[in-house]
Amino acid sequence: MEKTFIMLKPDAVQRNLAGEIIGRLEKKGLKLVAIKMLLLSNTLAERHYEEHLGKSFFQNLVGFITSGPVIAMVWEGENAIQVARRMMGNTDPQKSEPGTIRGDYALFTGNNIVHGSDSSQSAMREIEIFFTPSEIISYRKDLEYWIYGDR
Ligand code: IDP
Ligand code: MG
Repeated sequence: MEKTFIMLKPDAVQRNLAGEIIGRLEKKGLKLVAIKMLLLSNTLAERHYEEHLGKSFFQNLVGFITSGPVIAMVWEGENAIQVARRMMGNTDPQKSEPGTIRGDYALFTGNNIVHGSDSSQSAMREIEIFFTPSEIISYRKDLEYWIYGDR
């Protein structure tokens, strides 16, 4: 089953949007399999965002993501990476569709409240940065027996 790394950025926590965002993912039918609140060190933030090293916004990005607590999560489900990305909306919240998380709750690219993995490769890389295997919980929900049977 596909797993994706989702992180609520400091603005989501500051603006009391954590429950709202978690609720949307939960109600969609994605399954929460790991969660923790943490303050990112510069080293961890730079590792997480290493693909953006050298870009004009990199320092701001690292400064912002380390400015307060974040909520790191792993969500599981069929096609979870793409489903979560579509629910988040465009990186620039002024372009995200209404009905998406960023489209409904954010206005600035630098403060777009949520991170989500963009590919299976980045999902694996990001999950490994934030969670040990034993922190990721494997469990079944009743509906899954109807969808997938007994396997
Ligand atoms: P994503 O979060 O939608 O995957 P990325 O291109 O991976 O977008 O960029 C990572 C984060 O860096 C974005 O969520 C956003 O907060 C920030 N960012 C991206 N592009 C810009 C920019 O042009 N100006 C300021 N911040 C940016
Ligand atoms: Mg990205």
